[in-house]
Amino acid sequence: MERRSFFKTAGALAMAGAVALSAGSAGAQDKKFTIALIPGLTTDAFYITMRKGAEAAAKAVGAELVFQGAPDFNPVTQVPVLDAVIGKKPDAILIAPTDKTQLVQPLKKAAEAGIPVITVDTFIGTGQYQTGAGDADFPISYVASDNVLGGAIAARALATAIGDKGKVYVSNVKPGISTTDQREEGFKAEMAKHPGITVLETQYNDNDANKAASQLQAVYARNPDLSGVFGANLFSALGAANGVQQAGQMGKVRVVAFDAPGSIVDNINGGLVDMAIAQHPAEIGYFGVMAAYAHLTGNSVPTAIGTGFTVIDKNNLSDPNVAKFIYSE
Ligand code: T6T
Repeated sequence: MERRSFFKTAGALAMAGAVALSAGSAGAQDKKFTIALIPGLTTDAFYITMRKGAEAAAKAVGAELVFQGAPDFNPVTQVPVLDAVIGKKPDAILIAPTDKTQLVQPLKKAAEAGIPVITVDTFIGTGQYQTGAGDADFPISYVASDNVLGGAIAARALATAIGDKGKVYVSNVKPGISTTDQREEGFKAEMAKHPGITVLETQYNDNDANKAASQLQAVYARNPDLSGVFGANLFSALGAANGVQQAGQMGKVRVVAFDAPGSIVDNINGGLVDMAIAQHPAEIGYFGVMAAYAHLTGNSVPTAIGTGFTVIDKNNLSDPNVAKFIYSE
């Protein structure tokens, strides 16, 4: 009798436990989470496209997506936006940190307030999270393109376009941004395997296409035998291409672009740009939100999630499976 009642009690407890467990996770799943997405800047077609993917995922899991960012790619303007978002206590923050060092302390405030952080596109620290090493390993996950590989792809394309010889340079944003630093690193490592190519000093444009265009003309004036340029992000590429046109060097100075807004695709059509490496920003936004949702509902999440590229050139840009990766404006 006693034995029986023990089993009864144990069974009842086990049942209660099971109910409590499923009620717990069902409760988390039923909750309408608010997930904030803080882009590098709000007006960039790359982040506009990322937002669309994030919205699609938020809709799929019944979460609310809040998109809030600064008008330029700069820690000085991004940090106050981040502080304001932390003040609203969202359930999770997705952010493209505009500097790998300067955003560490501001993001730590979010983590200390109990808000999980996922970085999208760019990373802080080394980008290796949850390792127990360093002071920037606290984000849950990093969702992004393989930017070192992207730089290497750009270098190979440019080397082919210029017949494996001549002078080239990288038009880049500014040091300290994880993505564009890694693209330059991948580009230079690949170019080191091409002894006929000289890589000139990198030109930093502060994400200003006009500055990138003037720099192209200045580099060309100093190096009339310039063969090519790698624009390491949307504004760098657009500006470098405009500079080539203004210098009257279309077809002589070859351009390989990172990112694929409509304007770059028009330049491919017109022959000013040889190739664009389209990232998949919608995929980054989608998987960023899904990772946040998984974490918030008690599931484990990979510390790094890699997204793809589509290489666009004149031969494939009318293929709908390629054209779908042109960024939204
Ligand atoms: O290239 C993207 C992004 O990956 C990078 O981190 C910053 O620049 C862009 O947003 C393009 O402007």
